[in-house]
Amino acid sequence: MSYSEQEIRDLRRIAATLRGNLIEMIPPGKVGHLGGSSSIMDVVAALYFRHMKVFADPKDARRDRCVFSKGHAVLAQYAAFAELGYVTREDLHRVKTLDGTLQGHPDMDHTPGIEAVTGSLGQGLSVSLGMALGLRLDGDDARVFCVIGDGELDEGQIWEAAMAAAAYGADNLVAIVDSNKVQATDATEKVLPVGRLKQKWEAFGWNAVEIDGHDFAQILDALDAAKACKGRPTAIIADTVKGKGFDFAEGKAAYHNAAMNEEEYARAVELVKKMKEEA
Ligand SMILES: Cc1ncc(C[n+]2csc(CCOP(=O)(O)OP(=O)(O)O)c2C)c(N)n1
Repeated sequence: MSYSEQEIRDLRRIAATLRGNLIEMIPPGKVGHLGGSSSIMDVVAALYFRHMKVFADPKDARRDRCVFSKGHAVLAQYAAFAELGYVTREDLHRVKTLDGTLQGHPDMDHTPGIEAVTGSLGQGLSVSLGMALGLRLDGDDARVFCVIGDGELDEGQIWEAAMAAAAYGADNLVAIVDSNKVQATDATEKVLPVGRLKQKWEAFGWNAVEIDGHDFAQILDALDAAKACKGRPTAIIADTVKGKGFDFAEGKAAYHNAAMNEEEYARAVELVKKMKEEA
């Protein structure tokens, strides 16, 4: 399917709004996962505001599911939930407080729209596979999208789930690897090189597609290709930039989970304003 300039512009505008919501949650001095939330934000915009079946009621049985296996980046989902009306702006401002609706990692009991408790890296693909197989057993055509970090691929359980998903022919499951090349403390290549990801997923029996994770046309085409692929699951390897959109943070492990200072925050606000104007 090809998408019009207008459709792409609309998504760019939504992504700018979501990045605005992201920084609104983490004002100066408040620690948050800026880097890994902004690297996946364009994919989040394409998923929730174009590709997935999403409803006003986050529990609507017809919905597609999105599981953030890289649960620390859940602020990206919260940014989308605010626009979908699942949470309020007040909720955003109270993120990561004990009595708040929005915890630092995904909590399905307290946050509408969250499908699974994650945060201990490596588990989300197994959970997503379980959901996908359950839906298939029920004859339900809903699909499951699982967002995984490239550093998270160091976890062996991911590969166990990958092997099982291919063996079960779970074509209603899509893994999206946020390949931002940086993990919590250093470059992924330095901590534990993950190798050639497309070939690796293919060797595990998956359909695999590599895209620029900040190019909406490529994101949407890959999601459509995943939907069209029958008999095996699809892995979308999204080449992204950690901290995307916030120049002082881009590509830096220091902003994996950090607090912005006043000056950085002012710059972030200015950058979001520019993104919105240019969208
Ligand atoms: C099992 C487990 N080990 C360690 C951590 C701590 N931790 C949180 S985020 C992170 C780095 C993840 O890197 P990556 O998957 O590349 O995430 P991204 O760069 O996309 O934020 C680590 C080690 C954790 N949450 N779970």
